Amino acid sequence: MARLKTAVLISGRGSNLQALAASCAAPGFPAEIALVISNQANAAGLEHAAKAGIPAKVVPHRDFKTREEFETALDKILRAAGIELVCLAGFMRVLTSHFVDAWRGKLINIHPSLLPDFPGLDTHRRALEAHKRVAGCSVHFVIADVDAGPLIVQAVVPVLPGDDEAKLAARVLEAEHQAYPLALRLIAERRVRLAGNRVEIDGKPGPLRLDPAA
Ligand code: DQB
Ligand code: GRF
Repeated sequence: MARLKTAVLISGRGSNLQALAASCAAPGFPAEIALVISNQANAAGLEHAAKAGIPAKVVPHRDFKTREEFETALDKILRAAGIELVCLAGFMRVLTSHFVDAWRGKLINIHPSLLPDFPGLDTHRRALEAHKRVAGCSVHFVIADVDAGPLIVQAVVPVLPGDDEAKLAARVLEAEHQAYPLALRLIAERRVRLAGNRVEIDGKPGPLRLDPAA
């Protein structure tokens, strides 16, 4: 079977890009990273792309008068490259419904909380303040409502005594690097179906939950 042609959109560090690229490099993995796009010229993730030999483009949002023009440029590049799935990985621009609807079911994101808990920013600080005993990450289809799309995979980690934001963030980030490649694999293997605002995996209600305690 042909591998799913995947693009990864980044704005910064790119550790999730690295995890996705490492999985895709394994023999038999059903997806390939065909393209990386960054809206930031200085994103560290661009260096990973270069080292891994993945084609990368910088599309600075500031070069465009409107969000729509920026997104039209992204859309053109993605379609010209024959991209079938777009993975947001630390991509920090909110996308309009125009782009999101055009890529419906083909656009996913990873968020560092167990959604619907803690959409938005400062997820780890808020999880600590709420005295949560578990934290984690969520891979979801992107809809216009930010961080509200149908959930595909969630990975759970414990919140441990003595955790601060940095310690919890590092534990969640490790879980992200498991969850995102798993979600990519499931989609590439055509095992994920969007049924309205829910996801089915192998015909069963999602999300798939990676929970070491379960
Ligand atoms: C993000 C979600 C939100 C932000 C960044 C990344 C954010 O609020 N940034 C500050 C405002 C920047 C700006 O002016 O654009 N996570 N688009 C839609 N839905 C989503 C998720 C992400 C990025 C774009 C979504 C998204 O769920 N419509 C990734
Ligand atoms: C991750 O925590 C991801 O969940 C969030 O942004 C961060 C990106 O990190 N959306 P990286 O650039 O993949 O290292």
